[in-house]
Amino acid sequence: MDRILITGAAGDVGTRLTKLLKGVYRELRLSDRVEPKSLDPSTPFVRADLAKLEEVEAAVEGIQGIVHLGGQSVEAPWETILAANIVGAYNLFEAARRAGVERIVFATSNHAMGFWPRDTKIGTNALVHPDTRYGLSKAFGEALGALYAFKHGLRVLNIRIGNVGDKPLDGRRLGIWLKPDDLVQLVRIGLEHPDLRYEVVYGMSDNKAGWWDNSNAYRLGYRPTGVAEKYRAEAMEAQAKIAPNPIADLLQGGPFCADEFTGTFEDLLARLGRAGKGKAS
Ligand code: 15L
Repeated sequence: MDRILITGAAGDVGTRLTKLLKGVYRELRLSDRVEPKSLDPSTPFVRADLAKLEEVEAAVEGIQGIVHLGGQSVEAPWETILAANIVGAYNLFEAARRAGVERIVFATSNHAMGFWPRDTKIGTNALVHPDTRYGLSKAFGEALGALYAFKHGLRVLNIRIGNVGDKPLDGRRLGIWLKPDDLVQLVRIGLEHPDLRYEVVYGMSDNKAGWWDNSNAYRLGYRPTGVAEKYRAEAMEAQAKIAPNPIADLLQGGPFCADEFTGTFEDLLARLGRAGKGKAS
C-alpha cells in the first residue's frame, strides 16, 4: 500500500491521523470540503463534497487504499445525514470501485449500536441498534462495505469508533475511549492485513469499563496501548458534573439515545424487555 487517501482530513480525527500516518505510506492524499488548517504544503489535498460523485472520483483517482472519515460525524437533520453519509458513503465506495481502489477503512461509530444497554456485552455479531439518524447512516456505511467486499472484491474494515482523544472525557467514554495510536494500529490492519476481506472491529483502547467484545480486532493482531483505567479519577470527576439522565446512563450511546427520545424511562425498559424486572441496569 503506497497511495492512501484520507477523507474528512480537516476534522479532529483526520488531523490526528494525518500526522500519525505521515511517513508510513509513500503518498498520503487528503480530502475534505474545506482545506485542513495545518495543511503541510507537501501533502496533496483534493477538495471534494462527498455528495458529488464527480468530485469524489477526482479525489480517489490513482489511490490504493482509503481511510474514509468524511461525512457528518454527529447527529443532524435528515437532509444533512442523507447527503453526507448516505449519498456520500455510496459515492465513496462506488468511486473507489470504478477507480480500482483495493481497500477501504470505514470509520463507523459506536452510535450504530447505541441502543444496546451498557450491561450487555456485545460483539460484532450483535444486531445493529442505531441511536440516531447519524448512527443509522453508519450502519448503512457498514453494509455498503459488505456489498463492495463480496460483490466487487474490495477489502473493507469497518472500525466502530468509540471516542478518539488524548484521554477518556467522562464515565461513558471510559468504556469507549480510543487512543489515537491505537486507531493507527486498527487503520493499518485495514490497509495492510493480508487476509482481510470484510471485518468489523470496535475502535476502543484497552478499556476495562467497556461493553464490547473486541476479540475480532485482537484476532487480526490489534494490541492496544491505551489503558483507560489510568484516567478513571479524572473521567469520573467530569462525569459528576453531568446531570444524571436515566435513559442516557442506561444505554451505550448515552446522550445520543436520550436526545429526541419519545416516551418515559419505563417505556424504554418495556422496549428493552426489562419492564417489571426491577432492574434498570
Ligand atoms: C461519535 O460517533 C462522534 O463522531 C464523536 O464526535 C463523539 O461524539 C463520539 O461518537 C462519542 O460517542 O463520544
